[in-house]
Amino acid sequence: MITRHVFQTDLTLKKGDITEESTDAIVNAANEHLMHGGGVAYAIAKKAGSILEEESRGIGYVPTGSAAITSGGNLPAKYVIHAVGPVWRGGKSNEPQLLRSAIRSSLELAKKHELKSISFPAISTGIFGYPLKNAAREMLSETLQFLRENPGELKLVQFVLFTDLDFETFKQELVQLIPE
Ligand code: AR6
Repeated sequence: MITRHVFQTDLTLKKGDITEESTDAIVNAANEHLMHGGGVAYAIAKKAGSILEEESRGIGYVPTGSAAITSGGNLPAKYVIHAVGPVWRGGKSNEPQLLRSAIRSSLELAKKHELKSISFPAISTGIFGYPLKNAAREMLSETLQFLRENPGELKLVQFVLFTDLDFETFKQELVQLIPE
C-alpha cells in the first residue's frame, strides 16, 4: 500500500479485491449498456445482488466517458459508480480524454452525493485493452487535477489493483507524479 496526502485528501494505491472495499462507493469498470457480464463488473454485480441489476436496467444507456450511480446492494460499499471507460482502438480515437472523463464523472458523482471515500479499479485495462501504464498515468493525473480543484471534498480516493503488475505499474506512475 502507498499513500500520498494531496489537497487534503489521501490518495492511496493498494492491491486487492474491490468488492471487499467499504469505501462509500466503489467504481465499476462498466460498458455503455450496464450489462455486467465479465471482469470486475461481473464480480461486483454478483456480490451486490439483484438490486444492482435492476437499477442498472432502469438507467439504461451510459455513454463512454461518463458514469452513473446505483446502490451497492449486499456489497460493503453503499454505492456503485458505473464508469464507462473507452475500448482501446490504438490510441487515436480520443481514448485518453475519454478515460479521464470517466474518472472525472465518477468523482463529480461522488461529490454530488456528498460521499467521502471512493475506490477505483484499473478501468479499461482488462477486456477493453487499454495499455496499463498509459491508463495509470491518465487516471492518476485526472484524479490529482480533480483534487486540486476540489480540496477537502473527499477524504480518501483509492485505486484497488487486482494484480502485482497492476499495483507496481500504478505505483511507478504515482511516484513520478508526486515524488514524496
Ligand atoms: N477487484 C479489483 N480489480 C479487478 C477485480 C476485482 N475483483 N476483478 C478484475 N479486476 P475489466 P474493462 C481488474 O476487464 O477493461 C466487462 O465485461 C482487472 O484485472 O473488468 O474496463 C464490462 O461489463 C483489470 O485490471 O474492465 C465491460 O463490458 C481491471 O479490473 C468490460 O468488461 C479492469 O478490467 C469493461 O472492460
